[in-house]
Amino acid sequence: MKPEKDFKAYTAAQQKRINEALRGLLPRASCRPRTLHESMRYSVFAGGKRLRPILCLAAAEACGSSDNRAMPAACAVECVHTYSLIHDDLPCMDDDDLRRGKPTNHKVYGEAVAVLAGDALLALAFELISQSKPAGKHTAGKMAQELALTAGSKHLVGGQVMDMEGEGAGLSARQLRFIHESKTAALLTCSLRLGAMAAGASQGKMDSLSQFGKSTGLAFQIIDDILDITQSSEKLGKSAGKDLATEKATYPAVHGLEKSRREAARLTADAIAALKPLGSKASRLREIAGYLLDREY
Ligand code: GRG
Repeated sequence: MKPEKDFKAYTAAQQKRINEALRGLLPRASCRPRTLHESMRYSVFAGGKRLRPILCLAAAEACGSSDNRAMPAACAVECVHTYSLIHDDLPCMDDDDLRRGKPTNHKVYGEAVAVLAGDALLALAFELISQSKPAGKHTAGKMAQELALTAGSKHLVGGQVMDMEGEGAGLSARQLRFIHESKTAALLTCSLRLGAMAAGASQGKMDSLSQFGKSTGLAFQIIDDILDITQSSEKLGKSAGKDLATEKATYPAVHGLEKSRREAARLTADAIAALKPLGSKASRLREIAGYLLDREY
């Protein structure tokens, strides 16, 4: 099989595995209260790329695990991610109507249910991660701690606050990098670290994956900001052109499109270099980094 075809088949197979696991782990839509569970499932199964769980499983593979040991963690990070998207789209935050190609959660279920669906997904993430049975010296408790730190005030939520406060405020390149690290790179890095912990990885391997996550995460956000300018809402499945309209500080706004593209390519090369100690077992992670740089949505 051609490498590109093989990678597409790999991601499709991983998405299928992850979707099957999520379908079994989320409460059924018929479970009381129905509206809440329907709303949770609506956003989780709205067609996301499953990047974070794919990274989690690929990191476990890179650290020698070939079984399903990292799946609870993979599903947990997708629940945290989906919660953050539901809340980010609310009128009191980014006020968006379109996500993953569909009306946003609050457009379908109303604001109150959307807030609660996000809350319930965050809680579910911790229920799932606590079911992990990591190899080696790692524990489910430590994995839950990593996820809590990432989801909390110093990373995801803190980054969101800095982002909101930065709108129209003319942020410096340093502040912008901090927001990207907190809002985007932190959960990608956490996904990789949780996969590695599930596989019983050594500290050295965890460090390599953290470096990979930080650089890939920044590159991912820069590309996301570029796509917001260069692609249509239809292609992205979310409202394009919003960053300019809301005077959001982004890499292209601060550095221009060309310099931003070069920076994303440089960060991707750094990310791939960080995987050297993991050898050939990390080849899927290298492919994912390349795909994220060249993606069109
Ligand atoms: C805690 C409310 C709250 C927010 C935290 C993560 C976040 C901050 C906000 C979500 C919105 C956003 C623009 C995040 C930046 C990361 C990003 C580009 C997310 C989109 O990820 P994809 O492209 O989405 O992987 P899919 O839909 O494919 O899963």
